[in-house]
Amino acid sequence: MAIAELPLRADEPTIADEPIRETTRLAGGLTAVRAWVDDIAALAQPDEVVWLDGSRAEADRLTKELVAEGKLIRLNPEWRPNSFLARTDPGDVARVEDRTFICSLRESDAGPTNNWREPDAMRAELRDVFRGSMRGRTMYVVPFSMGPVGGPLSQVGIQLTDSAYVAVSLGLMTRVTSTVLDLIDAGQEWVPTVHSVGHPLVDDDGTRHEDVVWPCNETKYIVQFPESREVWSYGSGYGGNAILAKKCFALRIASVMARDEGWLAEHMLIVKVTSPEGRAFHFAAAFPSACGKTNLAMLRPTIPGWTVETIGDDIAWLRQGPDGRLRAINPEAGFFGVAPGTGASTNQTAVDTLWGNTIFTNVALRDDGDVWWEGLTDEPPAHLIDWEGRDWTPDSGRPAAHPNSRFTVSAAQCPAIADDWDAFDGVPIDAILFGGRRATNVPLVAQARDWRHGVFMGATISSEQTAAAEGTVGELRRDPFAMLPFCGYNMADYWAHWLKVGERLGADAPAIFQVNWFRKGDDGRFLWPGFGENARVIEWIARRVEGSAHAVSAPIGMLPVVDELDLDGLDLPRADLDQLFEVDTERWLAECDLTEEFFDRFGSRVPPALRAELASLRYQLRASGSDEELVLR
Ligand code: GTP
Ligand code: SPV
Ligand code: MN
Repeated sequence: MAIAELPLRADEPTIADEPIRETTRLAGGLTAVRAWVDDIAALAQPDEVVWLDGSRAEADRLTKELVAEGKLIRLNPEWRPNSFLARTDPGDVARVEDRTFICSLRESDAGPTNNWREPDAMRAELRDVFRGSMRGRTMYVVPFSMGPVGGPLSQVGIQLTDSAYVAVSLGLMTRVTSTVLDLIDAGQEWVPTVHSVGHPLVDDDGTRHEDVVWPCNETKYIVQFPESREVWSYGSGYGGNAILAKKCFALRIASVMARDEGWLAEHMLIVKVTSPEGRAFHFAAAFPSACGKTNLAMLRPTIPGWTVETIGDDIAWLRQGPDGRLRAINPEAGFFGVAPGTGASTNQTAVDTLWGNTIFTNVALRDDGDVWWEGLTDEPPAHLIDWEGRDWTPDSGRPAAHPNSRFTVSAAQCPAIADDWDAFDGVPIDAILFGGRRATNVPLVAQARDWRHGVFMGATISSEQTAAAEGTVGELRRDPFAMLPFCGYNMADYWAHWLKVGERLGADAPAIFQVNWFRKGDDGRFLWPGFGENARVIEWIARRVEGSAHAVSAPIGMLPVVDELDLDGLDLPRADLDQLFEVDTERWLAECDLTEEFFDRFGSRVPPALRAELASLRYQLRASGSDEELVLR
């Protein structure tokens, strides 16, 4: 094992009760796998059980079946070879946070930001809804690896699903291979995940029904059992609700594994940045859903000499390596990216990635059999079939693609993929970025004074809600570490865990920054051009890591010496630049009051270090109001 196991030190003070650790995480080789598959098959009663091996021939067979059933539309192969369009039920277009449950043994271990249910009661409820739920369908058994197969930071799991669309998507998003079964047979622990769309084709009395294009159920359950490391999902075929390797396993379950084993499972992109002098840096960045991770992961710098290469666009697993540094892998093998807003001027690399072998979900269909979405081109086509299958013209007064429409494509197809994207031991992380969608307050970029301050920045991220989950788009909400919907345990314990990891990393800890591409002027327009121009901020961050750029100490963190930011060739009025970095004392003090209210929801579990950071921020804001002290560092 190349990467050290890092048990927490016994003498470290714990804020929470000691975590409960069950020993039910499955071992027992293929015998245990078969027993589990038989148990679920007996419960859900599919017509047949099919084991998948992730081969291309198998994906080809499944997509052909889906096309024959009308569940996928094959796109014109001249424009988009081996690519497909899926249209979901209009009620199944995003993650369902109010139906997502963390069933820890103790309610306090789920914390105030998760929906908790008592595990035995939830198990009984799930067995009721799963009884007969796959009747008339095929149940696929899909063994997958998160991270390189057999890698020291990797984990394996198996998903059972009655949706071929989900099985094929899993094949693009993870490494599906029967080698995983060999690893399990050799004793590797694995995570069992069970999924049903909840739409049986045969009634209790034996009556058989025609299938529908997008089977799902109005009642949905997305359920994690953190101690036994299990996932059960019912009623949805969509993205993070149904591809259980992704949010359910790689974030909610993995965050609990990470807590217990001393590593981090995060909602972060990973990029490799190379300077004009040829020095390579690796950055990981946490932004909430639909806030620009894919864009930053595939950034095309507008400034000369810099390159950015992609390693991951959504999830990072990070662990201290034998050299003491924090190393990261992208546990996924594909991108499930937001389509709208992806175009030549915003993300040409993504557009190039999608040339073929892609499943599109809820985008619009062109008359020539290709796809379109808002932002792909400046001019919309004169006629389209919209995501709901209706005729659409530019005068229709509604978007042609759903705002949360997505593409599913394998990462290896990305022209900007880094050589080391699937490195066994991961890549060393030089900097961690936190961001969100903030029209006000948060500056374009600020550096944390140290790890503890960085954890405070992460813990206090707020962001305007996007279409990635059901809810009110635009509403400002707390999304600490961009993990609000994805942390499998008490968020305050998670903050304490981050502090512990930082202590262990010591001087080797990556630098931490906060960024905000979304600040708006009083007239409502974005102040910062964003996208490729974000390279100017990335450059400053790299120069800080390298020690060659300066910063000015402000109450909220270290701000760039504005004259050192490379703004060459950018048409940015000085007033906009000033506003991008403006720290309004009154507004920040008001924000501190909201942070205190937020912390109070977690009571005594909030690490004292974060309370101290809040107190220090307030002190510095009040002091800065009177006589300003600028310190160059
Ligand atoms: P998930 O896959 O949901 O976790 O999201 P993500 O963070 O990967 O989101 P993505 O990169 O796909 O961003 C989605 C939206 O953010 C799109 O509408 C983009 O156009 C917009 N966006 C990304 N970068 C920028 C930027 O620099 N400026 C502005 N104004 N918008 C941006
Ligand atoms: C997100 O919502 O953060 C996503 C999309 O990455 S989904 O997989 O649907 O959760
Ligand atoms: Mn995401």
